[in-house]
Amino acid sequence: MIQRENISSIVETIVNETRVYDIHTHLYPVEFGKLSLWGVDELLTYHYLIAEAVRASNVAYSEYWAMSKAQQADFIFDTLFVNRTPLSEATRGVLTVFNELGIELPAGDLSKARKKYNEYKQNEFIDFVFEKAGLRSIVMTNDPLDKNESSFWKGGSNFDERFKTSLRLDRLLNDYNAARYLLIEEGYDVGRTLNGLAKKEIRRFLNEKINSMKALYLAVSLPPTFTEPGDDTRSIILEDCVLPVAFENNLPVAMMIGAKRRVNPDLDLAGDSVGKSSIEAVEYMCRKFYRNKFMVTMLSRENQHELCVAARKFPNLLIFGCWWFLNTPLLIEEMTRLRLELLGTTFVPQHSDARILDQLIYKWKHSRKIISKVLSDKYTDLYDTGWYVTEEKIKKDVEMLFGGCFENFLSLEL
Ligand code: HDL
Ligand code: ZN
Repeated sequence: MIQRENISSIVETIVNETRVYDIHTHLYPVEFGKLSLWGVDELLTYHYLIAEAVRASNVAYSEYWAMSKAQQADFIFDTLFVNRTPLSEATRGVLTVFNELGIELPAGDLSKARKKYNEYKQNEFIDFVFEKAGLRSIVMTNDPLDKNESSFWKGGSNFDERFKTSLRLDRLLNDYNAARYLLIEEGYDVGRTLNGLAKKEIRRFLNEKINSMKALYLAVSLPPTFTEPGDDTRSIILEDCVLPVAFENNLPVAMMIGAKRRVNPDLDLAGDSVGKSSIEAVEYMCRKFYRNKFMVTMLSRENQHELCVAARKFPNLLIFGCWWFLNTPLLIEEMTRLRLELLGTTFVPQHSDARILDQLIYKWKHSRKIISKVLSDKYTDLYDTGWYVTEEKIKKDVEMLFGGCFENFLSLEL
């Protein structure tokens, strides 16, 4: 039995030692060529930092976008790390990565960092990051209709088995008119009207991509305006094509709800924002399609409590991660407490959403610290009821939170 005063140190050790299954990233292995991003310039020009640097410097958009990648990285470093204190979560993340790489801080410029990175080949760096971040596997975001990526899939699909696949459907569901032409190019007979033949061909596309890419789940990001039931193109494709195919393949559908795209188009990827979404749409989908499995994350803080309550109502709903603008210490702690107190260990507390391989180091180091703090508090509360926690039980709980729950959900048959 663990003494009360030893709970937090034991929990911290177990959380730090348990390897995690990172279920949503934008990362790629070396075999995907230029899509696989790593290194100082990519790390410093992460779109979170672009938004912060443009705000802090008031640089003209055209001036920033005219810079080379290295000039952009130097500009962001000067703006956010030299001229100001790197207090934001995204800037602190860069420092955590540099620190774990043994780069001397505080640095007046990026020369030391660039020198350190030159010591690594990309594959070695991936191994280093997987060890430092304590990762088991990560799931990519794969869009077979993206020209940059589809060429790889045509060449066969042998790559680093630590990288798993998800089938991202934003184009199909959010921009069908454009996606239709891409489907036609791929040989799918999708005519102007979304009739029986077009739906059959869309289901064929989904089945063929699921099988060729070995997708673990289907995913789509949805705007705050997403409502169900609906008779719009997205609802029709979702209900008549995506959900039946997902059920036939026993795959979850991940709905990532609340992303308001390009509220400032001048910032490109950095120009997306957040909006409060309809929990009724989630409840409707889980109730009507009770044999489908839904993974849901919502982008607005205001949706978190009702999403937790919805998860209590629907065993076919798995909620996950502190997504994007929620990935800050304040909100990770608030959401993890809320979820543990309402759902026990039946949820996925975090995903990294990393776009650059280096980020895995900070996104998981920062989250582990908070998850371990919250878990320690909850085990201490438990201790005070006379229910004595053991290391074995803590290990089992953390393994559940760090991938077990997700894997159980993948194999769940409804
Ligand atoms: O749609 C998504 O998957 C989001 O995560 C976006 O990619 C977003 O730009 C992002 O990288 N958030 O962290
Ligand atoms: Zn993402």
